[in-house]
Amino acid sequence: MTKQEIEEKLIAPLRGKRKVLIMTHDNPDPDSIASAFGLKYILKKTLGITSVIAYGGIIGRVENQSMVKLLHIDMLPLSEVSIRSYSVVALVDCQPHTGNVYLPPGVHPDIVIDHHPLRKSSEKAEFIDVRRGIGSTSTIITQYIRHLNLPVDKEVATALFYGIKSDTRDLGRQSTDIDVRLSVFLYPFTLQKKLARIEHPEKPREYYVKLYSILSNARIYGDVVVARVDLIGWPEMIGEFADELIQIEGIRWCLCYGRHNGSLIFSIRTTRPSYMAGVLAHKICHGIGKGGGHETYAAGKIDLAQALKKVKDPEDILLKRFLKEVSPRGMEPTMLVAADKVEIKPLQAEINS
Ligand SMILES: [Mn+2]
Repeated sequence: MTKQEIEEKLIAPLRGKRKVLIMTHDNPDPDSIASAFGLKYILKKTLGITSVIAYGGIIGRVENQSMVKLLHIDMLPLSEVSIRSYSVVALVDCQPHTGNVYLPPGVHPDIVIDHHPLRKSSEKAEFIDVRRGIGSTSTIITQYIRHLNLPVDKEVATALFYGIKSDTRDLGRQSTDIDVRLSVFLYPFTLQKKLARIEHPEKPREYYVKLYSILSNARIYGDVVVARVDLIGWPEMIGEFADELIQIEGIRWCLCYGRHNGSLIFSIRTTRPSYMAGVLAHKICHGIGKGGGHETYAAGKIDLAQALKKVKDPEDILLKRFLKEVSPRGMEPTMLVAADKVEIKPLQAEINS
C-alpha cells in the first residue's frame, strides 16, 4: 500500500469520527496487541482520535501481561465495552466469523487489517488490508507509520518489534523481506531492556506444574507428537506448549489440545510449510468447530455444548481425524518421557566410566 492509498482509504474516511474501537482477537497474542497499539497511535497522530482497544477472552500468557504493563498499553475486556456505541470498529490480526474474535450479531467491522487468508466475511468492511504472504500484522502497521512519516514512539516501536519477532519466531517462521526490513527500521527505537523483561519474565509456579503435566502426557506416533493439557491455566498455553513440543528432534507434526471454559481448544504446528497446518486445522474440526491459521502454525476451537449435540465425543473425533491425516494408520504411541527410562548413575560410577 502506498502513502496515498493509506491516506485516502484508511485515514480520510475516519475524519470527524469520534468513537473508534480497535479489537484484537480473543486471548490476544503480541502481534495482535502491538497492531492495535500501533493503529491507535496512528489515529491519534494523524486525526487526534483517541480510540479504545478491546479484547475478548483473557491475556493469560505472562509475556503478554508484561508487554501490556511495561509498554503502558490500555486495553479493555470486551465485556466492559458497549460495542454498539462505536461508529467505527477495526479488527487487527483477525477477521470476522473465524472463531477467534467475538462480534455481537449485526456488528460488522469497518476496518480489517490482517495476515491470515482472506475470508468472505471480511469483504463487507470498507477498508481491508489482508496480506496473507506477510509475517505479521505488526509489519503492516509499521509500514503505515513509515509511509505516513509519523514520528516513532519508543513504546509503540517496542511493541511492534516484539509483535513481528514473536509472530515470525525471530524472523524464522514465514517471514518475508518486508518483515526483516521493517524490524530493522524499528530496531533503533526499541527499548531493549524493557523488551528483555517482556521476553523473559518471572513465571508463576503453576506454569511449571502445567509444563510437567504436558511433558508427562505427550505421546509420540512416529514423527508426530500429541499432548493433551488437562487443566488449562490460560488459553494461549496450548499454543505455547505446541511451540515447545514441535522442537523435539525428528518431529514433523504436533497437536496440543485441552478444555477451557466449555470449549475444546487446540493448536497445530508443523516443521514444513508445504504441509499447510491452517488447512488441516480447518479440516479436522469440520462440522464441530472452527479452525484455521498459517502454513506452519494453526489453531481451532470447538464449542463442546454445540458439538455434543452432533457427536458423542468431540475430543476423540479431533484426535482421530488429526492422526488419520498425519500419521501412518494404526501406529502405537510411545510416551515422550517414559518414567522408567530415567536413570541416575551413582557419582562414583560416573567418575569411573
Ligand atoms: Mn499475527
